[in-house]
Amino acid sequence: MIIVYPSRHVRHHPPNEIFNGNRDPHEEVPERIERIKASLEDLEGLHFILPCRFALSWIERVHDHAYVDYLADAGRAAGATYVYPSVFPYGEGQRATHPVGIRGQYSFDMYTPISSTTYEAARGSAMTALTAASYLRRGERVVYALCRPPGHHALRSRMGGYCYFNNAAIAAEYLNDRGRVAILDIDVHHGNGTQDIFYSRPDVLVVNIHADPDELFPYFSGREEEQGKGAGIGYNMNFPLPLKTEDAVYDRALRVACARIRSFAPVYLVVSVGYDAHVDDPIGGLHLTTAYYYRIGQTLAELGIPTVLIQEGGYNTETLGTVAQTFIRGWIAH
Ligand code: Q9C
Ligand code: ZN
Repeated sequence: MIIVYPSRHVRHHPPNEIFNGNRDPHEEVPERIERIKASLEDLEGLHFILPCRFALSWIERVHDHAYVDYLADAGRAAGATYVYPSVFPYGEGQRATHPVGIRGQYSFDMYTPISSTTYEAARGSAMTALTAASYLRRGERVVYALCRPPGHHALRSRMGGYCYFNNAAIAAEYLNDRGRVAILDIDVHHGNGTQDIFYSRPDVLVVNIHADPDELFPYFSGREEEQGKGAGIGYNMNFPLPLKTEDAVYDRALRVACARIRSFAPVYLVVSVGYDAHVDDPIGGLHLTTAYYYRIGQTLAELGIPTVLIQEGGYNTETLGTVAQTFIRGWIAH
């Protein structure tokens, strides 16, 4: 198995997130990826490579050019200090001219600040996903992209939920040139960005298993009734689960999700892998055990579809390494 590791992610380290009026320590820390990488280095047969450079146009297949520019420009203007949005003009077609208004226009929450290192890290994360996807196109069966910052909450032109560029969507667009792609998202939070980007499309199936958005971020999407729009109806599937859901109940959802993916018969599979559904995650809410991540790895590998694994969330730095290693051992052993 090839593991793509973006060395420059470490320069992006937001100090705080503003949650419900409080300034909390930021959960999305560089140590996350360092722990996962260190733990995977103990396994035999894995090859670690650095991301290659791809044209910006691959990112702009998913994100508006103006949004990509904004992330670079706003970071330059911010310098070393992280800036946060403070207003949210949500209306369709509304445009701000004041920098504070513009900052709000391109964000949907206050968890996702920008400094001068953010753009480069976000681009590096997208390049990590593209590099992994390119190995798939050359015949690899499974490649793991250790993306950081994560991506699945990012919309076409809005950052949020610690995400700037939607790495899974960018990989899926790249792979879609060769045929139908399915995306399975097992992060504990609903992948609202990925859902939104492909909502009207029948050629990219999006399946999400997550904690009930009535209880957990992103709050505004991830319900069962959200099944796609226009030609995309029937190609979006959500499995919201009650807080504290354990392995057995989760596994029933996973099996239905896999059956749908099989019937879609994709050429490639993209998995948004979050370890924040683990019982010990500090911000999750589901109760999956470490041992069950072995089963998830096995179950997904059994689909037999060439797969790119895209790192999303997972915030307990003490347990992340073990959980990731267990998941990959399950994958290899299937
Ligand atoms: N202080 C991903 O897992 N809410 N994003 C945090 C806790 C934001 C999670 C509130 C959660 C975003 C990629
Ligand atoms: Zn998450």
